[in-house]
Amino acid sequence: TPRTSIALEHGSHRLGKRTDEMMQTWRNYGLGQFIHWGLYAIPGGHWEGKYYGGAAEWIRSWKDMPNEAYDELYKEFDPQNFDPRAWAKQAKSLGAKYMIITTKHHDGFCLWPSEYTDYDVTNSPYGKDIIGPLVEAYDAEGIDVYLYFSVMDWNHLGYRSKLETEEDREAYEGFKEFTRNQLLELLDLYPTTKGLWFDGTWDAAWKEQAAFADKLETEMREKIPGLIIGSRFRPDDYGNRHFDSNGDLMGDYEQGWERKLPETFEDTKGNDWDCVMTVPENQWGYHSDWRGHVKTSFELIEMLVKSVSLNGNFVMNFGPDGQGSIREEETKLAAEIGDWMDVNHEAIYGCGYLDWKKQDWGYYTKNRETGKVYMVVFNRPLNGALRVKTPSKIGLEKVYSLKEPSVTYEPEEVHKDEYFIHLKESKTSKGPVVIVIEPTK
Ligand code: FHN
Repeated sequence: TPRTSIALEHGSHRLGKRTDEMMQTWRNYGLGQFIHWGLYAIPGGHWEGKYYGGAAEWIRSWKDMPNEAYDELYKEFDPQNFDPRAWAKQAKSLGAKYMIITTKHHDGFCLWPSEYTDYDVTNSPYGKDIIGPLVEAYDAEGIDVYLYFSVMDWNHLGYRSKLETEEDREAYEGFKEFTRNQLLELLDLYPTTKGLWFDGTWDAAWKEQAAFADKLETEMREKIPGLIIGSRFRPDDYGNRHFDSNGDLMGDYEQGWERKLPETFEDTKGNDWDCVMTVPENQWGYHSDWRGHVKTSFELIEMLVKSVSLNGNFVMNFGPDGQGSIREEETKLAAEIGDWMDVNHEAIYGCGYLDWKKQDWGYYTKNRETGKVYMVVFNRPLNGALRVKTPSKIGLEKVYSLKEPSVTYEPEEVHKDEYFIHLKESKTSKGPVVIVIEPTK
């Protein structure tokens, strides 16, 4: 159907989804790991004995901490416990298929040796590249690496949040060139990068840069064919982000699900998307004193399964401390989730949305290739009977336990296209159980 549309030079590049192999790989990840690491890990949410209640990586913007003091922290950056191979192994046992690392957060400090600034690892006591060894370690574990990059940069003198004067515009031109140089530099240095994860693109100044960002995105894609870039990078001609002025998705997948999940498939508009999630309510970088609710592995597994059931990837955040150690709480969660993934990963990898009527016991996921259906049971009914309603003409050919495939089920037909599966799985099983359905073709 012809669409009424606003003419855009820098709107969405595509209607519909990317169907190439790289994007298919992205779609099938299911679970990812986010790592927020930078200078903010050193104060860890405290300055001169005072507690900072905001997100630890924002401490520089806190009135109690002078910017000058923050900007000197690089002189203390010497993470002696940083062991990229141990991080990668932990991510592997968690079951993560991809990892996103903060190459540069809003503070502007670069974890790679950048030719374009002195504010980088080489000028810290640590003195060497962080990103290269990380990429190598994760590549070796078969975990795809994505580079987080904040366009907003509190350290660069040309950075402006808005462009009010001629002087602002001139300064910002320099900043744009710097941003371009850094991005192309990252892709040259780390050519196995699978994609970029952008942030800090909400300021008015950046929202005026539709043409520049469009050209740069094309240049980046030319450097690494198949490169994946989400909806947070470029604005359209009218400064709209994520979706252009015609409502079409900008970039390869929607990046709007931060610390929240869609409720229904309709909420996702049928797009590809990821959800990035903190363990406490809102801490990305290391904060030594987590307050408020801290998610359990059970909650995180439910978010993971819900994401996959709605065609999204779920990305769990880690915030290593100033010495490069991953905190105990995160290590424990990673082990618990990893234990569940060991048994049940088949319900996650390569799986997505199934259009059967959702039931209160949990979530369906469906393997995109085999067509197998997984029932991930979070709320076990008191009578142990799981209701399944199938679309007409689809029957349940084979039903069995994922953990023990020899445990099979004879579904009880309640009505036409409606069944009960009477759970045999132990009530004490750790974490949600998974029942596999092979539907009739
Ligand atoms: O301000 C950042 C925040 O520190 C963190 O990096 C998250 C991750 O998605 N992104 C920004 C807020 O949207």
